[in-house]
Amino acid sequence: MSKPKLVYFDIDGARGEAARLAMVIGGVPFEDDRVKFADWQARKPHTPFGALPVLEHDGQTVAQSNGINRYVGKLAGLYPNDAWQAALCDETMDAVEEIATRVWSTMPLPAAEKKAQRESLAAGPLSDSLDRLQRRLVAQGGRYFADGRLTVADLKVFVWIRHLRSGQLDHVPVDLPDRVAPQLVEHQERVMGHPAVDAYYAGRKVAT
Ligand SMILES: N[C@@H](CCC(=O)N[C@@H](CS)C(=O)NCC(=O)O)C(=O)O
Repeated sequence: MSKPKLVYFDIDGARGEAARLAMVIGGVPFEDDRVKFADWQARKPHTPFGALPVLEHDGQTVAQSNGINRYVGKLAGLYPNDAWQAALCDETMDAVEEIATRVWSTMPLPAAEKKAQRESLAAGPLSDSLDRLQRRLVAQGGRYFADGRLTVADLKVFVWIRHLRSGQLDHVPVDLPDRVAPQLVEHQERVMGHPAVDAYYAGRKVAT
């Protein structure tokens, strides 16, 4: 079997990051093809849906971040075998994708509209989503979202909470997760403390 190639933008977050982390944690050798924004328009037509991430493996290509997370999660031993636990894992990843898509879709808006929409999302649907995600974590015992162990669901939430707390999103209060969902913050810090995750970011020399 050849090495999988993950194609994503040259950023240490967003939709490609959980798959990278899964392969790092699971010791799956992979090619990390980091696309520069300047090169994207030339590469875009060659992707299945005109977007990244894309995973190439054994001469085939697949798109859609959560599908990729499931696939690499299986390669890395970070996806549940049990059907119900797999459904819980999927639920978590889809819940993050749903709210992240709403927040990120404000990116191209004119400044005033972006500010209004982000403030409204932060006060309403984003806070609600954080609260509900926290409740689902607590319902599973408070440490992991599925299977009683680290799965790709935890990595998806980790990447999202880290992003929200990074200050990169103008008009979304940087302390929103701390105020609304402190147990998601604890979860993020716990995943960050995983030796493989810690070593990975230390090696990339990026703020965590
Ligand atoms: N539903 C897709 C969304 C993919 C997506 O919108 N990717 C963004 C980056 S996170 C992208 O490629 N943007 C550039 C473009 O659309 O031209 C997924 O989950 O993978």
